[in-house]
Amino acid sequence: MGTAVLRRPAVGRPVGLQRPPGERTQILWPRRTCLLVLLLHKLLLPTSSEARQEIPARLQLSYSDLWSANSSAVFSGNGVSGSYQALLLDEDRGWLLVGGRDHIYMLNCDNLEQLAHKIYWPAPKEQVEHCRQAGKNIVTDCANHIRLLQAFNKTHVYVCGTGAYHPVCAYIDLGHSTEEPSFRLLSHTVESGRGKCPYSPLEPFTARLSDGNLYAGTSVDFMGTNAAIFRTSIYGGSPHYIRTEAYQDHWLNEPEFVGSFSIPDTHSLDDDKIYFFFRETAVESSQWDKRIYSRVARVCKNDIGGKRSLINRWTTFLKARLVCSVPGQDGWDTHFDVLEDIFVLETKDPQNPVIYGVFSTSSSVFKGSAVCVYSMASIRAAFNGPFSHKEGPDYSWVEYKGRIPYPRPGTCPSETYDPLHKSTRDFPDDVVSFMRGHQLMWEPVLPINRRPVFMRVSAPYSLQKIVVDRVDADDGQYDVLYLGTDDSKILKVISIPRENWETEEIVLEELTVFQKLTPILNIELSTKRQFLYVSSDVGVTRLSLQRCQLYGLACMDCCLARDPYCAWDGTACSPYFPSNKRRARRQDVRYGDPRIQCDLEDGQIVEERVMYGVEGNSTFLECVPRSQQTSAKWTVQYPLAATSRDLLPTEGRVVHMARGALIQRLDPADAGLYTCLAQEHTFSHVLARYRLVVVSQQRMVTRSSREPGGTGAHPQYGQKSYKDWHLIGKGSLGMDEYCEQLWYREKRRQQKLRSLKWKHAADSRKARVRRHNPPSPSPL
Ligand SMILES: *[C@@H]1O[C@H](CO)[C@@H](O)[C@H](O)[C@H]1NC(C)=O
Ligand SMILES: *[C@@H]1O[C@H](CO)[C@@H](O)[C@H](O)[C@H]1NC(C)=O
Ligand SMILES: CC(=O)N[C@H]1CO[C@H](CO)[C@@H](O)[C@@H]1O
Repeated sequence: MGTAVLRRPAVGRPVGLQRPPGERTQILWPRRTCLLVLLLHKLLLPTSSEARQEIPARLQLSYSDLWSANSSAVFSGNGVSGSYQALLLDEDRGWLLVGGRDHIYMLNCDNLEQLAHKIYWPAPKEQVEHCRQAGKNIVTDCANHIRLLQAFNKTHVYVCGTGAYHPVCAYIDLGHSTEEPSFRLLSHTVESGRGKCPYSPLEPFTARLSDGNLYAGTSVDFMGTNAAIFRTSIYGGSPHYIRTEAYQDHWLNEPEFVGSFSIPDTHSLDDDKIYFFFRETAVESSQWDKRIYSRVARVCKNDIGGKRSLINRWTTFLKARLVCSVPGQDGWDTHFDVLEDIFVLETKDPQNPVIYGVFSTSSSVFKGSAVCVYSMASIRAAFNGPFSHKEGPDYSWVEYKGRIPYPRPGTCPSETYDPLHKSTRDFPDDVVSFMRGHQLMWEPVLPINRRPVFMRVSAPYSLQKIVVDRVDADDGQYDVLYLGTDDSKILKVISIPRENWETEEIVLEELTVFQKLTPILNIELSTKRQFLYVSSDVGVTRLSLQRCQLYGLACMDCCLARDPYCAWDGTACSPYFPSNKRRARRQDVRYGDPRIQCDLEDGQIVEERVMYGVEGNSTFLECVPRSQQTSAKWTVQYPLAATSRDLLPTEGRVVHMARGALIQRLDPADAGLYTCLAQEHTFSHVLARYRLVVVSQQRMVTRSSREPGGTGAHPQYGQKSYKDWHLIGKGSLGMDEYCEQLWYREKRRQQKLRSLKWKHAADSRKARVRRHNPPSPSPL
């Protein structure tokens, strides 16, 4: 199918080069695949300026970790519903409405487990039977899947469900009381959901209620082939609607809708527009290569349809390609063409929100996800630019260079601006006929900085959903991205601007929010409560935006975390609220440098531990970095070379492992002071210190009765630990298994040693007395 890589521009290729459709597969596939693999190699190999390594999340929490950290709460509906696709958050009254299969729930935002109210709204029995007879699955398809929940006014919510492949909509009455909401489905308001809600529970879909009209991107047939952007008045009465033309590829071509938003264009209400985001089969890519492109489209809210050939059809519908790609060498870009989700981040300027999109690739060879950011200015620029044009069926798409009729197609009618064009029905004939053929703009919309702000190309998951929180930190404002994956994870990511349009991506957290691995279906953000509500097929989870206490107990740990929600308050890593400027708060999101933020004398003293190893045997020095982004480095100082510290070699007898260093076949000369340093960004600090004492074989075997000399070793310890070492040399264990065992044994041994040391100190006087009568060795 589509490839992830192409040379821009792909449009406007001469039609003569196309092959007849029958020939394509055998001839083109192998070469294209090979070329693609070659290209991917070229693209994915780090180039000098752009060594984009995918850094793991700093904090990774499993479902049970989250649970035990008291950081999440789950609503599962006792498993009777499932498929929780629709969420509606009422921040003011503290309600979360959840739409699932045959059910609508009203939950308390602060206490998800406590079910406040529910509505059971199944599809009628005859419709379920119809659906089953049409060959659909009775359990998964032939139910009333709630797909839409939108606030209609202060007391009513508009709800739509698939109704077992017969969509229906109705109102829910919430009543006036916050404490005692009524939460009733008004059965007398149940009406057809055609053009408002899809037939299928799985069809991608979007709808937005605005001024009593429902704008929806959905199909209106059982098979899902007749898809359009609709506007339906839901004030009852007339079933009047406007739509895009059916079965005309240049309007919409197998679209899959992702999002829709009402965004004002100017201060004039006449200019208000609804923007749709979707993906579709690209008409402008070549005919034999069925490629998916992402789009942004818009219509005027005051479009009432046109005259003649555009009666009940949009007269202001325009669309442009939304590009999310990584610039490569020689103009070869890596494209993420498949829009998965869109988030509109509101700013102080209502006309200029920031648009965040999550994309994946359509290629079967190259899998990856990316997040791109767009400004409204760049979207408007595309709509104000040239149109695409196709002369006839045998031509390809080119830039339209002819005369553009007046008023410019896509302009909303405005009586104050032009009294001759009060409404879209007043548009002249040349505008109407131009609009029938020119929906597509020539220029694509490019992301800010012309590249994604976040990318995952080698991850085992794909990104599906996005929500963004704009957070004020001590050193500026950060957009925190919450990305939902197809395997129950939420990634919490920030992107920090660097020189030359580069950005630094930091995955602060990777959280598994459901026990079962399942795609994240929806996310709602409550900035007021500082919670995220995440839904999937199995439930709804409430997640705190921060878990500062888990970053560590020292100022240094808190600072290195670089989480804009957290700061060191003098005693702990705790939530940061920019308003509390009274207290000295330590935070450095941009650089994460504790040397400036923290008084490093505190909590920096790492206890030196004594380790005993037997000559010829191995010893394991444990050192576990707190974060996955930390690399550990070892230095060693030998007693004879008292001043110099050497880097511990990384080969030969020394094996560096994730949890520490293994020194094999100990030599008496290995004795010394070993220091493990954690390196994060440019900052390094001591994690562990060991004084390694090597006990000679000789001494072990003869169990010397003499007190050991200057090394400080004690035969008693040697004998105790001897048991631990017999494991070594058993070649049957794999290295990992071996180290694992070794590590646990070592941990226990250390504990034992520590208690022994105390005992030893207490008993030292007696021991000196019994010097000539050593205690009999304990059994092995
Ligand atoms: C967990 O959170 C709840 C409510 O937020 C609180 O009442 C409870 O004390 C917390 N438990 C622990 C162990 O922190
Ligand atoms: C909200 O809309 C419903 C349905 O049209 C209507 O019955 C109700 O009176 C409205 N409530 C308010 C407060 O406007
Ligand atoms: C692998 C290895 O060298 N193991 C030795 C550990 O020490 C005991 C006692 O000295 C030896 O018997 C093992 O062979």
